[in-house]
Amino acid sequence: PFLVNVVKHKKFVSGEYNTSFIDKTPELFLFPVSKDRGTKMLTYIANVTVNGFPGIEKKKRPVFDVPRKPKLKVGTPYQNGTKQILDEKGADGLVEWIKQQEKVLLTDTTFRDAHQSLLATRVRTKDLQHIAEPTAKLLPEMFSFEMWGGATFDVAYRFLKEDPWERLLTLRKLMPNVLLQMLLRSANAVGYKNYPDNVIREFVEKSADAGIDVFRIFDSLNWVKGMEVAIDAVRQTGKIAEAAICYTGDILDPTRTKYDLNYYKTLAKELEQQGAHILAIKDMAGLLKPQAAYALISELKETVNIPIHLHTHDTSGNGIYTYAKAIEAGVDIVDVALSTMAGLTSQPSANSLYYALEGTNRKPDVNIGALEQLSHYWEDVRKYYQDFESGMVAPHTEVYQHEMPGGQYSNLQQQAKAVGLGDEWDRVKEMYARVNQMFGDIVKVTPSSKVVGDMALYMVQNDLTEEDVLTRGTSLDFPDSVVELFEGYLGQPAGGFPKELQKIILKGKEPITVRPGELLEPVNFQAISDELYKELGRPITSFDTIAYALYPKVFKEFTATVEKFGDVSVLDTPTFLYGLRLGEEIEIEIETGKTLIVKLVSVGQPQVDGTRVVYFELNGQPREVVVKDES
Ligand code: 3PY
Ligand code: ZN
Repeated sequence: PFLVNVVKHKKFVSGEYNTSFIDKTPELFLFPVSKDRGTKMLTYIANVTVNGFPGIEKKKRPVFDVPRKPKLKVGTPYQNGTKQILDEKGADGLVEWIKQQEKVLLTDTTFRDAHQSLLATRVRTKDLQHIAEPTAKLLPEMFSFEMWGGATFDVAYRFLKEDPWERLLTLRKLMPNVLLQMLLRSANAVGYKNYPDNVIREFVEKSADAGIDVFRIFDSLNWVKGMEVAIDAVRQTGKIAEAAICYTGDILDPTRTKYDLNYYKTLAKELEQQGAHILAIKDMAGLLKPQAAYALISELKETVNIPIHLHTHDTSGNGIYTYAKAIEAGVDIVDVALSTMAGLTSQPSANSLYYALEGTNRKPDVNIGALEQLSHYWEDVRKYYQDFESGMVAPHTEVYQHEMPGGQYSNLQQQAKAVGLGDEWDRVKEMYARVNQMFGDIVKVTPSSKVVGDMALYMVQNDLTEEDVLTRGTSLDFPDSVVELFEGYLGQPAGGFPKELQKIILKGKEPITVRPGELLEPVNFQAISDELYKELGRPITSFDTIAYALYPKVFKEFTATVEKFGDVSVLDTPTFLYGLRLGEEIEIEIETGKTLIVKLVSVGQPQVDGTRVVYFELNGQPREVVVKDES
C-alpha cells in the first residue's frame, strides 16, 4: 500500500519530487486497509458488547444525542492564520509578529490537555476529526491548537487502540491555517523515563514532519541541562521551540524560599540563552495565584526579550482571575479550552476569558459565537466519556495543599481505583503532599509527579508512615519509578535529593549526576525496523520505528490488537466503548465510500467452555462470531 500511495501521489506523478519526498510527505503513510475487516470488526463489537470496556462500569449502551455541530456554508474557506506566518516568515518572523500584537493571543487546548485533565486522556481521534475543520475555519485567529503529545501518545496506543501519528496527520490536513502544538517532556519525549539522545532527535524530527509547529518543552525537575537536546532538536527543524518553566510552590509565601522569584528569573534567562523562541510558564497544577501571576509575569517581561506564554489549570476556580492579572502584566499568550471542556482540572474557559476582558485593550480577537457553537459539540461528545470523569464537580482549593497537576488528577484516581484504593482517595491526596515534602519539595509534573503518585499509593496501600520509611526503609521494596528517580535517571532536582532518604531507597547503589542521555546507548533504528518487518510482514514506517523505540511493549500489544480486530478507530465512540444494544443497527465507514451496515441480532447463552455466540447482520447477511465471556 505504501508504494501504491507513492506512485499515485500528485508530486510523484508530475515528477516534482526529490530525495526528501518520502520523509516530507506524511500522507504517503495513510494506507488503505485489508479485506477481512468485516469479521474482525464484528469480533470487536461482540467482545465489547459482552465484556465491556476497561475502566467503564459494565452497563447497557446509554442513548446519546448526535453531537451538535456548527453549520458552515459549503465551500467556506480557511482563513490564513499563524501557520502561514510561520511558513512565510520562519520561527524568528513569527516571534516578531507575536511581539507586535496588542491583544492577548490564545492557545486552545481542547484537543489535548483539556481531555487529558478531565477525561483521563480518552478522547478518540474520531471525535476530534469530526470537529477539526469547523474549529480551524471558525477560529482562524487562534495562536495555536494544542492537540498532541503529553499523555495522548501512549494512551492512544494503549487504551484507544489507535495510532497517534494518524491523529496528527489527519488533523494537520483538516487544520491547515493555525499552528499545531504539542507537549514534549524533553529527554522523556512522550514517555515516563529518559531516552537516548538519538531517540529524542528522531522523535522531534518525525513530529515536525507529521505536522507539529510548536513544541512546548519542559523538564519534570526544571533541570535545564535535561532540556538542551530537545531544544536544539526543535530548532534544527525550523519549528518553534517553546521552553517551559514548571511553576511550583508559591512566590507569595515567604516561608517557601526554594521557588522564589529569583529562581524563576534565573531559569527564564537560561532558557532564553539556550535558544527558546518563546518562554512558557507551565502552571500544571494551577498553583499560580492572581497576585503571584502579576508579579511573576511583570518580572519576567523585564528579564527576557522573548514572548511569554502562560498555561494554568482551573482546579482552584481562580484561573480567570490569574489570567486577567497576567494579561494586565503583559503576558503574550494564554492557554484556554472551549467552555464545555474547561474549568476544574482543565484550562480556564476561552468563552469566559473573552467576557472577562471586555472593556480592556487586550480582549482577544476571536468570534464568541464560534466559541459557543463549538462548545455545544463538546458538551455532547463529553457525555460519551462520562465514566472517565474524576467526579470533581466544584472548584477544588485543596490543590494548593496537595499540588497535584490537573493532568494527573483523574489519571491517578483511575490508578488508585485499579489497585483497590478507590475509597481511600482523600488519604492518597494527603499522602501525595507528604511524599512531596519527603522528596525535598520537588517539581511535580510528568514523570516526576507520577513517581510521587506511585510512592503515595505504595505508602497508603502498605499503611506506611514517613517514620516507617525512614526506620524500616532498607527492608522495603520501593516502586521501580521511585528508585530510578533517586538514582538520577530523571535528572537532578534543585537543591539535590534528600541524602538520608536517597541512601535508604538506593540500598547501596550509586546515583548518577550527569545527564542520563550521556550514558544511554543510542538506539539502532534500522535494527528495529528490520525486526518489525519480520514480525509484522508489512512496510514499517519511521513512525512505527520511533513508536517502538519509545514504547516497545505497548506498540507490540497495539499491533496485536490491530491484527485481531482490525482498525477500530473507524468505529463511532459509543460503539467503541459500549458495543451495541439488541436490535441496534449502525453504519461504519471503513474507508472512503465503503460502508458496513452492522446490526446486533442476539447474544447467545454462555456455553460450557465460557464462550458465547453473538449473532449479527452484516450488510443484510447473517453472521455469527464466538467470543469469550470474561465475567
Ligand atoms: C504531561 O506531561 O502529559 C502533562 O500534561 C504535564 O502537565
Ligand atoms: Zn497542563
